[in-house]
Amino acid sequence: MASRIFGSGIKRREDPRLITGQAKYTDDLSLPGMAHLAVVRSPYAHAKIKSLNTKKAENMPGVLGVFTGQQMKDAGFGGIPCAWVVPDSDTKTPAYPPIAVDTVRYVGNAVAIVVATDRYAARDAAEAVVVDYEPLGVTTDAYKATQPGAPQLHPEAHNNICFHWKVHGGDTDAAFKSAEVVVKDKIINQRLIPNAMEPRAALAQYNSGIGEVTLWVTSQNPHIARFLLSLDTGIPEHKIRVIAPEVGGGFGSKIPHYPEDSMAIFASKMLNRPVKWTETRSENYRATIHGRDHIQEVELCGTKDGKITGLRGTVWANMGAYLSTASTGIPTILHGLMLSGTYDIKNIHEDVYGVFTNTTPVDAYRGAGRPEATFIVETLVDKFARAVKMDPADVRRRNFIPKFDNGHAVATGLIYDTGNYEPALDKALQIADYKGLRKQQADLRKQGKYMGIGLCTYAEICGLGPSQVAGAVGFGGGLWESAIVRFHPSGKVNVLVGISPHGQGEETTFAQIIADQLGVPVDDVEVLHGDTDQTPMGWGTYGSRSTAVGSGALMGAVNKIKEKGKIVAAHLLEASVDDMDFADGKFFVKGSPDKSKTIQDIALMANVAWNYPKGLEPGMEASAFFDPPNFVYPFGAHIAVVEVDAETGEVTLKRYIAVDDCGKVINPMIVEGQIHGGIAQGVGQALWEGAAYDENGQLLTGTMMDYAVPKAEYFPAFELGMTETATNVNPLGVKGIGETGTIASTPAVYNAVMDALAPRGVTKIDMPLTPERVWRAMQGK
Ligand code: MCN
Repeated sequence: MASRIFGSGIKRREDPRLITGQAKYTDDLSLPGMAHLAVVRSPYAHAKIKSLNTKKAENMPGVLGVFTGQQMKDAGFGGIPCAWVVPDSDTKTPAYPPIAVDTVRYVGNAVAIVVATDRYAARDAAEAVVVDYEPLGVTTDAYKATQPGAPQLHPEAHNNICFHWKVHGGDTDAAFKSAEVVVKDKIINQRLIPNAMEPRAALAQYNSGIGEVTLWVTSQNPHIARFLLSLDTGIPEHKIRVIAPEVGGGFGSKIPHYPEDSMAIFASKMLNRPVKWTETRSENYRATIHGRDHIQEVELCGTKDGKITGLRGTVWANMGAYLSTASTGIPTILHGLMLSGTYDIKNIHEDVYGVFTNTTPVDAYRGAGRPEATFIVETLVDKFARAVKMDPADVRRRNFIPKFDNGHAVATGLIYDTGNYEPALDKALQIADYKGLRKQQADLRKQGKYMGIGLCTYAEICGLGPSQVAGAVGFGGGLWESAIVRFHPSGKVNVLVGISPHGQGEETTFAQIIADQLGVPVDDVEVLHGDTDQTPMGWGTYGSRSTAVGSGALMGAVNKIKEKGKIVAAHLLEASVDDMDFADGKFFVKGSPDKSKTIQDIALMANVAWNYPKGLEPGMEASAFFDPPNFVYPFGAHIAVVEVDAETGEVTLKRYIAVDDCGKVINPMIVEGQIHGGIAQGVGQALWEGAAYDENGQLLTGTMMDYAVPKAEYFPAFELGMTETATNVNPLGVKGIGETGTIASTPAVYNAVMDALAPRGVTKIDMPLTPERVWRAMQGK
């Protein structure tokens, strides 16, 4: 057999166009007669709109129209739907109008839109819209907002509580009552602001002649966008075409259906011309969703000899001012159910309160819920190790779920697919030379130097499906995928998929799967995605699901192609179909490999159908759907080595070791790239990033000058290793890898800093671990 393309680190075929400026993003598109939209945004975090005067703006040069929330409402735009309402949580879903009608609830909330012949005229006129506000009380902190007397955002959400959800397994009260050791923490998992390279954009072209709209939009999931737009705009789903052209990163922030998408459609409809909106970077900070923002009171208990017996806590999850698309599922299903981590913890309980505040809506940001869970487990495990005087590696080993290859039920109710945690930890310790590091640490301590070693062993839930579970947990869509494999007469192949990658590289890895399975050159395969009129239905790229779920659909189509190919080949070779076999791109008679036809021969004959089996449909094209029987649960062990400057408190990341297991690897280079990016984002949360609001709800970190996005120079070369534990929930045994680095690295780095500062008696610092915070902690301030 030829050497396999599956598993080889071929270069990403997406990159030449991306790095030579030839990729077309939404903002690159221009249509005849296109107008530009600018949004007038509230400078107040909470206020009544007393009056709104658009006269001056309307008369400015180039202005084609100024519109308000009321006008949008009158035109039948129903508002932004929340697409994930978790059952048994009494969730309140207040109206979320794309443009505020009478009240603004966060800085950046839209109050009007201006459309003009060019973007500068639109922005100038937006500044001329006069809004008279009556300021209201402001609340930004998820805990304080629930307390009596806090300003109220929505009448239906008493004490600003959006939902109360619980996860419960075993008997936590009994476990804590009988525990020998209890460790506790109050964790602020701070708010983060996604910084995709490309800000959001939307270009709408409404055709009143046929009542159809095309929306080019920065979306991770164009089919979901189409579905939600149909609910919001009232335009039937089959009359909406959503195209996600090149999308310059999303990290979760381009999952939601956003107000601006509807505004562009509305304006295009009103003015009967194409309308484009492109976000500025400062709008991105205020108007694109934020991530994380939990206050977590948590505790873990166990025995003196290091066995963990229980974990419980209460979480206040900040939802922001309105419920964004997937918002309520993140602090609940994707967070609470993952509190067992890699450990066999029999008793788990958590109460989660979703809370409305006068802040930008919060939704999925890389890891989405799982970093918040992993941080709890992994930092408490370190505290526990310290309390029972065990090495953090040994405590982890003592509590790991033993190897399993056909499902393991954890206390939260999930059934992990496959896992083998100890080898990943062993490998990470070996790459790090853990013993050597501990010795080096002891030597440095004698010299007054603060070196720290931090561990994190994680398991995460991803590969989001199956759809039945999606329905059961209140997700408003399905979670299956579909694919079409289409052979052209020349033997070249187009693969059309429902997933919508935006940086992850499936144009390469999916081509590898097809080339591997069908024996065609990888350069003969082109993967198409991101256009609801051209690609089959799919539920999008997020939750590291594209490969685990999408590859199942590819395999379904591949098998149909092979079956059909055998029939055509048998006919041409005058053999029985039962005698046909397929390998390395050839159909051949079993036992007579020279009696064969290439898959390209068969593709030609199926397409021209000159000499063809009676009754067989012509064409060489197959479509398949795949709904996995379970999620996938990748895992791994990460180790961070840091040095803390005794004088300044500055933390330097000296080494970073990551051993991950995402099952069978399609493209090791792409997988490593995903791990690199993920680690950078997770370390960013530990050390530098954090959104800050003042008491008036003003975003203090509203620009890249104030919000510390990590830079490449802050990082050492990462030292990576893999173990391979195939999943049994999809045909290729692949798990997801897109978020593992982010999930694991925040606690690894945090634990390393706490380890470094242990001799100074420091046990806690809130993230991000900026020099000032670390220095203060070292001074006991
Ligand atoms: N892969 C592989 N072998 C595996 C698993 C994955 O070769 N066993 C490859 C895949 O085929 C794909 C890449 O690794 O090329 C990531 O695949 P997967 O884990 O399936 O994740 P998704 O494609 O579903 O991407 C989503 C994930 C998420 S949730 C966020 S957030 C994120 C991330 O991917 N956002 C990203 N990585 C990103 N990378 C870029 N450049 N930009 C973003 O916005």
